[in-house]
This record gives sequence, C-alpha cells and structure tokens, in this order.
Amino acid sequence: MAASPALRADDPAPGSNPLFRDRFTADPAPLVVGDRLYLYVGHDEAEDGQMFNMREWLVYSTTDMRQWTYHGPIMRATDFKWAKGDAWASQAIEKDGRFWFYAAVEHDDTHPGKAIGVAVSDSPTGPFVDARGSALITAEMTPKGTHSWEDIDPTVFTDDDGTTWIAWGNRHCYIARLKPNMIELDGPITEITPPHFEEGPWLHKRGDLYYLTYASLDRATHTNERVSYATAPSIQGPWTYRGELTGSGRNSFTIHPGIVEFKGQWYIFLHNAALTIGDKQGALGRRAVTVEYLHYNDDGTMKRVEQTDA
Ligand code: FUB
Repeated sequence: MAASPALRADDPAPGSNPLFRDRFTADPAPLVVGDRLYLYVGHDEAEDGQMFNMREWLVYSTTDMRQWTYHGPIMRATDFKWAKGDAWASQAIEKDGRFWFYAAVEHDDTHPGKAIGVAVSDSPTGPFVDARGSALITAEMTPKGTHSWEDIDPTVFTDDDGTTWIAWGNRHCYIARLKPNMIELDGPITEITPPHFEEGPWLHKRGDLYYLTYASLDRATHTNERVSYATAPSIQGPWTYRGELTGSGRNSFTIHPGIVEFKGQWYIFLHNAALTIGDKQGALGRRAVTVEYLHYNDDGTMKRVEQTDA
C-alpha cells in the first residue's frame, strides 16, 4: 500500500486531502483501538449517470495520521442476507473485546426501504458477519418519514455508564438505547431532530458535553450540505443548536462528518468530490474522504472548520 499524503499534527495548516487517491471513498467513520485509528468507509463506484453504486465497506488504519494501511473490504451489503445492496454509511464500535458494525443497506421487499443492520467481528478489520440475521431497524419502526431512505446513517456511542446508544436518520433524527447484547433495541425510539438536520448524525462526548454533529441542509439558502451541530448536558438532551461548523463540501452535495480524538488531537473526517481518478471525475457517487483538525473553544463550542485541499 502506497503511503498517503502526510498529515502532520504540528502543521499550521492540516495536511493533504483527499486521504486516499486510488479509489473513491465516502461516509468516513473513525474508531480508535489502542494506538491505531481505523477508518471505515463506503466504496463509491458510480458510473456516469448513476447516483450511487456502493457494494462494500472498506477499512484503512494509521498510527500517525500520515501512513495509512489499506485492509480491504470488510463486508458487502449483500452479506446481510435480507438486504438487496447499497452499502451506505456505517460506524463500528468496540464493546467487550468485540467489534460491532452498524450499517445502512437497502432491505429486500419484505421491509421495503433502507434499513440498518448490525454485524460483528473479533477484529476491527473483520471479516464481519451479520449478528442478528435480520435488520435492527426497518422503515416500519419510524413511520414518520415520507421517503424510503429515512433509516440510514447509524452512529453509535457508549456513555460513561456503559450504555450504548444508536442514532440515525434522514430528515428526521432518531435515537434509541441498545441492549448490552448490542443487537437489540432497549426501549423506545425517540426523535431528536435538530435544526436543518439532513443526515449523517455523529455522537461524541468531550468533557461533560455531548455533541450531535450532522450533515445539515438549509433548504432556503443552500444547495449543498454543510456540517452543523448541537450540544447537550446528557445523551438524552436537551439538545441546543450551535450552528454551522463548516461550509459546504466540494461538489458532492453530501458531506458526512465523523469525529474522533486520537493521540490528544481531535479530528473531523468528511468527504467531497474533488478527486479525479483517470477519466473518472469526482461526483455525487464518486467521493473522497478528507480529514481536518478540530478545535474547541473554552465554552465547549467547536471552532469553525475550514476544508483544505492538497
Ligand atoms: O453514501 C450514501 C449516503 O450519502 C449516506 O448514507 C449519506 O450520509 C450520504 O453521504
């Protein structure tokens, strides 16, 4: 695997984007395990005229944010036997020494629309196998939506008391508690939709503050997604809208944030459509993952993130 461009934590301007230049990648989801950061991504393979063509998830890892190792595909959407395809956004989390991978796919005709599955592995690099044999979340469970892709973009977060929560959604953002077995919901689904929420929620905590960061779309003024966020004193809210964190992504319409602290530095991963490979130009379905430093103000609000290029 060739080394990717350097990203130096001591650089005044964050490093070279996009991170990976030999294939199109999207929906970045970081996970730190020991001294290594794993980055789960969807593999964008759209042809001209196709919106998305995503069949599998890939994982990369690094110990220094400069050299990245490619570990290959960790799972295909159709490894969920109940799914038709569409390896949309995902996130992995470690619990009790195992790795749980939550991902959005297109359900078969028994539950039409997008659904969220959960897979498990003993290694962060897989292989992952369906942990339930059925979807964890299907469209019938959140009947508020008016389109078939309401139930996408899972984010998972384990609170200090050991309880793991899952949030997800498109246009509406939902949250629910997971049982300790990680494969069943534990209690009701609650809606927590913040202003301009479009998709791609990401939960994290820093100090005493909880953050819900997401791809936002102000339909009155914007034509592309930006990243916005809300904060709360508890995972159960109340959530206070804190405004936009970024401008729009470049040309990809979607932006999909993923946030992590690694070796004392906070990072936000995004994607855009600025990469060209051969005769294939970046597009809605040909995205490239990027990373930026993330800094906080003394009051816990996040400093605005400017997106950098190579
Ligand atoms: O990658 C497919 C979809 O596009 C994701 O689920 C959304 O977050 C957007 O990035």
